[in-house]
Amino acid sequence: MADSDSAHRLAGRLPPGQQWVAAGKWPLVGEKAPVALPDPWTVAVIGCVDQPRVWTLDELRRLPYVERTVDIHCVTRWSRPDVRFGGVLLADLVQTSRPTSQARYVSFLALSSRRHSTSLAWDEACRLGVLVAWQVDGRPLPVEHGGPVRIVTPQRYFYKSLKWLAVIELLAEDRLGFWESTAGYHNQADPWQEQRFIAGRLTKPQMSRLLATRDWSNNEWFSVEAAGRDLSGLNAQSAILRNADFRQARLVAARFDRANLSGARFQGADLRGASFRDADVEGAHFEGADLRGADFQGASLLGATFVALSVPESTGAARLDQSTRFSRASLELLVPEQARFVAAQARLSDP
Ligand SMILES: Nc1nc2c(c(=O)[nH]1)N[C@H]1C(S)=C(S)[C@@H](COP(=O)(O)O)O[C@H]1N2
Ligand SMILES: [Mo]
Repeated sequence: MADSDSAHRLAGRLPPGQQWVAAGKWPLVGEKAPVALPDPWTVAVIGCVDQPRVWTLDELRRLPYVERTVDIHCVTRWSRPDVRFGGVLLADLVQTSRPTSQARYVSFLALSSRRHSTSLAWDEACRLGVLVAWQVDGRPLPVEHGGPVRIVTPQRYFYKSLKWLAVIELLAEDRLGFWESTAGYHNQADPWQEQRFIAGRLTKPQMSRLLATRDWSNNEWFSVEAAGRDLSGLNAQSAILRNADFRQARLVAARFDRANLSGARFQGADLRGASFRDADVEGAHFEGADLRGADFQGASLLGATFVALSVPESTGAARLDQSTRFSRASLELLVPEQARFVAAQARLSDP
C-alpha cells in the first residue's frame, strides 16, 4: 500500500491504531473452518418474527442482490481496504419474516464447533447496511473466509462479521456474542472510537493480590493494570492476559510462554530475557520496549507493533538485536513495515 496513488486513495480511511496489510493479503482470524458443510447450506431466520423461515442458499440468491465495498478493520490492528462483498441486505432478508415490535437486537450464530456468535442492535444493523454475503470481489466466498455465507458489518471491527452463518435470531434483549462475553471485546466495536475492549473487571484488592505474587501461570485475568510495576521473573506461562497494561513495567526474564497477550501493551517495558515462546501477542504493542534476549519463537504476531511509524525511531522503536529471537515464518503475519524492522535487527530461526 506504499505507492502514492493508493496512499492518496486511502488517506483518512485508517482508524486510529490500525495499519494496512500488504496489498493482496487477507489474514485468517479466529476459526478456520465450519464444523460441517451441509448441502444445501441453510440460514434460519427465527426469534421475534411473525414468520420464521429456513432459507437455502439458492433461495437467498433470488433476493435482491447488492454489492458493498468495505474496508475491513480487525481488532488485532490490521486493516484491508476495498473488499467488494455481494449478497442480500440483512434488512431485506429479515423483512420477509416480518419482525415484531419486540425485535430490538439481532444475534448471528455460526455452524462452527464452538457455536461462534455475535450480535448487533437491530436499528444499527439496518443503518450500517449489514450484508448476508456469499460473494467477494466477484467470486464465491472461500470457506476459510466464512463461505458459503457470512455476515459483513461495515464500519465495525471485523469480529462483528460472523463466518458460516446458520441462524439469524431477532431478540428483545441483547445476547452477547462469543468474544464479547469471553474476552471483553467491546459490544459496540466502532473502530473510529477505538472501541476494542471493555474496561477491566479486576477490583483494587484483587489487583494488589495479583501484583504481590509472581506466579500467574494458567490464570485468566482481563485488562490487568501493571503499568510501571516491577514484575521481574514473573511466571505467566499459559496465562490469559488479554488487553493487559504492562507499559514501562520491569519484566526482566518474565515467562509468557503459551500465554494469550492479545492487545496487551508493553510500550517502554524492560523485557530483557523474557520468553514469549508460542504465545499469542496479536495486536500487542512493544514500541520502546527493551527486547534484548527476548524469545518470540513460535509466537503468533498478527498485527503486533514493534516500531511506531509516525514518531522518531529513538522513542518509538523496540530495542532488539541478535539476541532477540523470532521464527522467520511468523514474520509473515506482521504488516510489512513491522516485518522489515524486526528482520533487520533480530535473529530469525527456521522451525
Ligand atoms: N464463526 C466465526 N466467525 C468469526 C470469527 C470466528 O472465530 N468464528 N472470528 C471473527 C473475527 S475476530 C474476525 S477478525 C473475522 C475474520 O475473518 P477472516 O478470517 O475472513 O479474515 O471473522 C469474525 N467472525
Ligand atoms: Mo478480529
